[in-house]
Formats: sequence, structure tokens, C-alpha cells
Amino acid sequence: MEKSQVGTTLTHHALVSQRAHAKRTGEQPAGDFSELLNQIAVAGKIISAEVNMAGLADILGVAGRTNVQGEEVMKLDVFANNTLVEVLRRSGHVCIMASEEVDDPIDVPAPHYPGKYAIAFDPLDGSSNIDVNVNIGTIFSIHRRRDPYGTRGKADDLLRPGSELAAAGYIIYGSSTMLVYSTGHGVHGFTLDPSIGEFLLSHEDITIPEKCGTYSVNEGNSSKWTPATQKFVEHVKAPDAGALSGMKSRYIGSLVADFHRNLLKGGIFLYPADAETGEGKLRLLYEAAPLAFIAKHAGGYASTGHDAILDIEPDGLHQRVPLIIGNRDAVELYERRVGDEKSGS
Ligand code: AHM
Ligand code: MG
Repeated sequence: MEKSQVGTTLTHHALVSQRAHAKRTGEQPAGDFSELLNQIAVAGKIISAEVNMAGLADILGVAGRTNVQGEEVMKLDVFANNTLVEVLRRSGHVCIMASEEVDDPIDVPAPHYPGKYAIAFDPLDGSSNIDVNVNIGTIFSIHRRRDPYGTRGKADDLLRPGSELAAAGYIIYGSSTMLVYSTGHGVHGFTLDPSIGEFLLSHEDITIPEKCGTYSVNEGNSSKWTPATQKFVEHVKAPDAGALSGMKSRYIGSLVADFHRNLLKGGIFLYPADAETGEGKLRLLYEAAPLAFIAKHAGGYASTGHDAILDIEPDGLHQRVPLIIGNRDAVELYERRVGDEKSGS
């Protein structure tokens, strides 16, 4: 994209991409997706402002506390959820939503126009880090509704494999606020310029670096790992065990932050299956699938160890999966370790 002195705003970038999509598919460019992304960015700016105020406003993740004006204040993850629901409901571009914070699908009742997209989000990922001023983020995934002329969306519009996603992304609230998204044509990052309140293109066409130099896993859980995970981690941290060894360890405990670092620097993140239950911790629709979509379009890969994350047919909105994500060669090595374990070699 052409560079200009004022920078490329997210809105402009999305409009240009949508026109390119329309040209490829022969559809009329309606601008709906750009407007939807713009509304996600608006919600992100509101959440970002609240996150930055958290320490001052004394709302550090504790529900039911009162602020200095004596008003009851909302827990930050509840605030983020309510902001997204309200902004997206009014956007006119969403027919149904699902949130990690809410048990059931979130309807878009009249008078709001039921738009053509279904959206799932983790409003504030890494919430255990809220109280300690560590990066947290919002993750979102977007499907085109199945029935373009239906009146209301259905949960089925969301219960689909990640390979069918129209777009996905995340907003990270860190030393600066960044929005990263993909519609399947590159992964692009925008940094919020607080002085003008705009997300400006800062990372065009992100590709994960070839060298996978970092592994990110909660090693405190190692006693609950399968032998395949244990072998894999032993290998990557061994100083000189050949390819994909000698990695350094970095674990923040905020998926969005761990993923973002590995995306920019090269690395593999693991939240593997618990050996006893076979289950992972992270949610397919709100965390694994959107980040798997981003990883794929940046040249990386995501797997449970058995299956590609993007191929999984969800069996429920809140389904959990093991998540191994990052550089393709490293994730494939993990899959081979799981395969060896299965075959007894
Ligand atoms: P959350 O959605 O409740 O914040 O939980 C998900 C978080 C991820 O951000 C992070 O990768 C993981 O949980 C960390 O879990 P653990 O503390 O078990 O290592
Ligand atoms: Mg989360």
C-alpha cells in the first residue's frame, strides 16, 4: 500500500482490501466488512481507554467495588464484553454473536438490522493479568452468515470450522494498543495513535520469521503433560539437539501477548492436552481458531497435536482444545512426537 505522510488508517486499509476482494470475486463492494471492522476498532478504543484508566479508577478486576465518585464500577472483562456487545449490536452488520463471557449465543434483536456477519470474541483475554498491569487483549473471529437473507442469525452461523472464517484478529492492550487482522490476504497490524484516535498501519504483511527461537508454555503444568509434550519441550530447550533446539523460554500467561510476540519474533506457543483428561484449556471459537487463522496467513500453523485447528468442526460454543501454534516446522515436529507416542515408537 502506498505510503503517505499521514499514514494509512485502518478504515482506509479495510476499504481498499474490500474493493480488491470485490474485484476478485466479481461482487459489488458494499463496504459492510470495512464498517464492521471499524466498529470493532471503536470498541477496542473504548476498552483500551478503560484498560489504561484501570489503575486510576480503582477497578482492578474486582467486581462490585466503588470508584471515587461512589459509583459501582464494572469488572474490566465485564466492561469489555458489554462494550463489544453494545457496539456490535448497533453496527447493523452482525446477526449473532458469541462471547467467552456469556453462556448462550447473543442475539441481535429488533430494531437493529440483522447484518451479514456472525462474530465470536474473547472480550479480554489474559484476565488473570489485569491486576498486575501485564498485556491483555481482545480476540475476534468473523463468519459470513450462512443464509444471506435470513432475519436472525443462528448458533450454526458460528459453529463452523476456522477454515471457513471470513476474517479474524485481535487487539492487544500493551505499551501501545495494536489491532492485527486478516481476511485471508495477508496479516496486517495497526498501532493506535492516541493523539488522533486512529489505528495507523504499522506492520504491513506480517510473516512469522523463519527461525523459531522461542517456546512458550506453562512449565508449572509439566507433571500433567503427556510424554509427547515432555519430549518435545525437552528437545526445544536442549542447548544443542539439532534443528529446533536451543530455544529460549518466554511465557506471559496472556495468550494474545504470547502469540503476538511469537508472530513478530518467531516462536511456538503450547497449551497442550492434560494427560489425564485429554483436554486443553483454551477455547476453540474465541481463542484457538482466530489465532490459527492469523498464524496460517502469516505462514505459520496451529494444531491440537492430532488435528489442524482450522479443520475442527466445533461441537459447542465453549469447546476447549489443546493449542500448539506458531512456526510451522516446530508445530509439525510436535505433531510427529504425538504420532510417535500413538504408534509406540
Ligand atoms: P482467560 O480467557 O480466562 O484469560 O484464560 C485464557 C488464558 C490465556 O490468555 C493464557 O494463554 C492462559 O489462559 C494461561 O493459562 P495458565 O495460567 O494456566 O498458564
Ligand atoms: Mg481468553
